[in-house]
Amino acid sequence: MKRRNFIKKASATGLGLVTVSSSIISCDEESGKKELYGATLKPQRPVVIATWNTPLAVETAAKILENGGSALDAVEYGCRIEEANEKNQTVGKGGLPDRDGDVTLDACIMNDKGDYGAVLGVKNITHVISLARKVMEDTPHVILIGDGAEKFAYEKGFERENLLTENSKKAWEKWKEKSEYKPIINKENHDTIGMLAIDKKGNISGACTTSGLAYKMAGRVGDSPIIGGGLFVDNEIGGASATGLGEEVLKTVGSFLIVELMRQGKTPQEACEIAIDRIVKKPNSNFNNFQVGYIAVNKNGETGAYSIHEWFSYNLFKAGKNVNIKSDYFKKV
Ligand code: SD4
Repeated sequence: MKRRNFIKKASATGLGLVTVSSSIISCDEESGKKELYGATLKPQRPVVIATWNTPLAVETAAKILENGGSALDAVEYGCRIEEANEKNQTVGKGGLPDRDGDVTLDACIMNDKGDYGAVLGVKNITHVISLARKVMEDTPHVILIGDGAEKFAYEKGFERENLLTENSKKAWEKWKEKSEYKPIINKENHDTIGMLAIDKKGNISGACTTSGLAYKMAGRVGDSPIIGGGLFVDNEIGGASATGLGEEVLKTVGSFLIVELMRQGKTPQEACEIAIDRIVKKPNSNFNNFQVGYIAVNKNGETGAYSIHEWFSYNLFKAGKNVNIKSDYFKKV
């Protein structure tokens, strides 16, 4: 006989279970089906959500999930699409370099067991998301940086590649004429991919990969590869990922904050909005000059997204459809 739990909302949050906007639910622990006064709330599965306009990456992840693959494989292979896309100048090969002309990549991945792996400031390796997964699975550590990460990549059979494409080199040379360092994310220089997925079994994983801010100081690392900053997943609750000015995301531990807000019963949308609020309401917040965007999914497959400015969008795969959606945003005037 299947086990059924009848839970009051208050205790549901305490137990770390997904809550619904009602006082009494029943939860079938095997299928994840929830009942609300007899009405069945079947969790949405599979689900993929990713930052910006990334249809191919999301489609790739969705296919893996539709074929019964794991959320972890889905986010890794989904992100690899953007890492290989030389037209995307904020991720992987073709990313814009730091001010010295070096393309340095940051990535992290988190699975449904709460394990995490990351690489920071890596040169010459395109698929840093796969390297992050190797750190998670094949080392006793969670973060490798720079030369050590690169050395580990070659040990694992990764190929050495020149990441500075002609287009990115030209853009850097043009930037050098003035060398004005404005660490902002604007309409032109975004596209870092953060991706969250729920597989058919209901397990959640996430990944985030970037070349970071264009013309950053050598050695600068943003939020994308930092646990709780650019990404956080808790398989009991949900996941969140960030894009935009990493410094601001890090100062508010944005993705962790969103997951913890969902643990307290907030919807993914409410949680994303509160996390953006934390940034814009900071004393001396300069938010007119930078963008931050969040995406989130909860265990039930409900999603949310919110940004400071208008021009953030995300791709969502749900109920067999993959669509790009404009995010709601804070700065309406
Ligand atoms: C960073 N958050 O390095 C990244 C940049 C980004 O779209 O998201 N760009 O701060």
